[in-house]
Amino acid sequence: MPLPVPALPEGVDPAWLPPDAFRAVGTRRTLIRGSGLLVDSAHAEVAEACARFGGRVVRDAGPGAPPYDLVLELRGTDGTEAFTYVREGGRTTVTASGQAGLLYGLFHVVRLGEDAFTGERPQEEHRPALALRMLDHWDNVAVHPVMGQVERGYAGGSLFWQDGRARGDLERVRAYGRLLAACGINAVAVNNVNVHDTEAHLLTDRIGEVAAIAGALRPYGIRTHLSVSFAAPMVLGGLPTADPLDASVRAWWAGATARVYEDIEDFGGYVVKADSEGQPGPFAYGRSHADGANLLAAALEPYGGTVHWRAFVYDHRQDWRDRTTDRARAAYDHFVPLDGEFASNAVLQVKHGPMDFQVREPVSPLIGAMPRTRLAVEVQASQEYTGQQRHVCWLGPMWSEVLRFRVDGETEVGSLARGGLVAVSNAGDDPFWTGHPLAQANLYTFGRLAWRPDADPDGVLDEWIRLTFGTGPATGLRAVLDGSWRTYEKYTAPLGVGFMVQPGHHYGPSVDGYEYSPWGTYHFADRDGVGVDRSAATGTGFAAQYAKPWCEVYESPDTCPDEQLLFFHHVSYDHVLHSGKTVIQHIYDTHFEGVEEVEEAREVWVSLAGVIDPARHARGVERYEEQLRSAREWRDQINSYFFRKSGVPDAQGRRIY
Ligand code: GCW
Repeated sequence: MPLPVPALPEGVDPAWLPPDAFRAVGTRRTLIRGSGLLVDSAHAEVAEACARFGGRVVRDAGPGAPPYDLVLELRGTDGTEAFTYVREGGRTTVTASGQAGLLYGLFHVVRLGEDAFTGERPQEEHRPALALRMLDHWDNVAVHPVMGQVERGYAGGSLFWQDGRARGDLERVRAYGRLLAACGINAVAVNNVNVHDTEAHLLTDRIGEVAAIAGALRPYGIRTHLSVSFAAPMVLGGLPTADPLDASVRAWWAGATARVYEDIEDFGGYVVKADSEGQPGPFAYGRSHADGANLLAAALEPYGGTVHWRAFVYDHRQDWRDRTTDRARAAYDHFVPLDGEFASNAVLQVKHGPMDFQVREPVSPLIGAMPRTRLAVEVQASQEYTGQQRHVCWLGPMWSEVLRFRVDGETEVGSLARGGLVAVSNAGDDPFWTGHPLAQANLYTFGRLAWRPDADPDGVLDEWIRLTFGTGPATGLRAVLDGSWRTYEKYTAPLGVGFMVQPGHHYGPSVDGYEYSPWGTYHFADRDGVGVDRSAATGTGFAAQYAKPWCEVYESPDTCPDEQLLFFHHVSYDHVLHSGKTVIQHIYDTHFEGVEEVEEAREVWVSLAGVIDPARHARGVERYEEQLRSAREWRDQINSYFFRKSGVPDAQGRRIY
């Protein structure tokens, strides 16, 4: 008997899989052919839907069976994720040659709803563009004194860890896996990339806890990955060194990895943050990051595992007086010389921008610059710098812009992410999974864009709204979500400048919060102007890291797109943008507009009372209060700061403090 569909604990939001989403399937007659764990999951889904809505499901019926509306048929065991979908002669048929494909095919039918059972439709092939669609959880096992249970987590505690160990009841983890499968995600790293003392042990004596989590995620086609410490041979193995070229170190990793696979046969591999923000790494031994990554790749290779090696390597102890060091350059400078040196099962995981998940950054120039290296692109669903799930900020358009960016004028980022697309997860044990109920849209959109990086994000948004809320409130929800990223950009840091946040927790404005810090995140505002000169001619040379046409486009303020201007150039306040406005007037205008847009969105949300679930609505109301308060604070601090620096009054004479 297949395991039943995981039951949600009392009060937990069903997200994009409410019972109603299964109505069309649940009222039909379905035949399922094939066997295996994931086919069982598909069967359980259909069986539950039928029990609720009166349909029927039969498994493996022979010839002469009664007619079916839906046939889900597994025709092989090759482990692939593709499926075909066809609607002919009044019957909908999904076929797959791998179990995961069958499950994805079922969720495709669920997404289509009644449309899956009307009309005719020629055969379609569906296959994920990216083989790896992964969430990194920055979850700590032990509550960290500064970062708490989940680093940069804004959705309560961890789904996996509680009271210093893996949760005993993993029903909610199963439910999480189910949600992830329904939007196409197939891999999860279960612990923070900053690996602290307790968490280091997950690799060895505590691997059983990871195995339990892996067991809960497996029925939905999700492989488990683990963040490990590069110093593990010393910290856990008692060796005097972690030098990647040392034979005893290599043997230690080989042995530890063999034991991991004894417990977790389908283990995905390791995630490593090395020589970054205090984490140990190969630099201590005078070795390169390729040496470091290849050490772990070699240990994983016999089992088909992968190491995800993060490219987030920069000097976080720089002197703000030093104008020659530019943090934006760091990933490219460190890694491009190593192109071709990484093992084939080593993936270099690159943040989508050169800095750190700001509301606006150019695409990292590293993407496209390492043709002989498998790259994964990392985005951040958790919204560390984009409102921390208190503000509505749907990131679909931003991610889509990144994925469709043509690095050399032709090749899209989405096609270069051969190692996959990764998001820092925004989910936790919050009843709504994501703090703000509308932040679920980010998680869902991420999964769908990882499946198809060139998908239209608005279409994905509509899909999410329809599944989650039905059709009733669709117009209002689209209105509040659609432009929310640009709205957030308007009332926060302008024109690509970034980091005007409160130090430490990164919520709310502090224009000079990072200006004299060691983190390499400056805006250089003075009485005449603002921005960072990253041109090759007079600045840090960062612009020259891009291929043509971008190195030329970004090099000059005349051609640099307005929204990136202050990322690439230091300009005077009266510099005229392509929009025709001066920089200072743009700052004032966007900050007033941004707050007005939040006020409008809040009105729309409030008006949806009675149309959407009361608990969701109430949480949203509470969050909108805070978003509005915070947006006003941003507006007033930013406008006042630049008015005081520049002395230029607002052309419209609005109130600036
Ligand atoms: O954005 C920064 C965060 C850190 C995080 C780091 C990283 C996990 O402020 O909290 O550490 O990025 O990506 O490694």
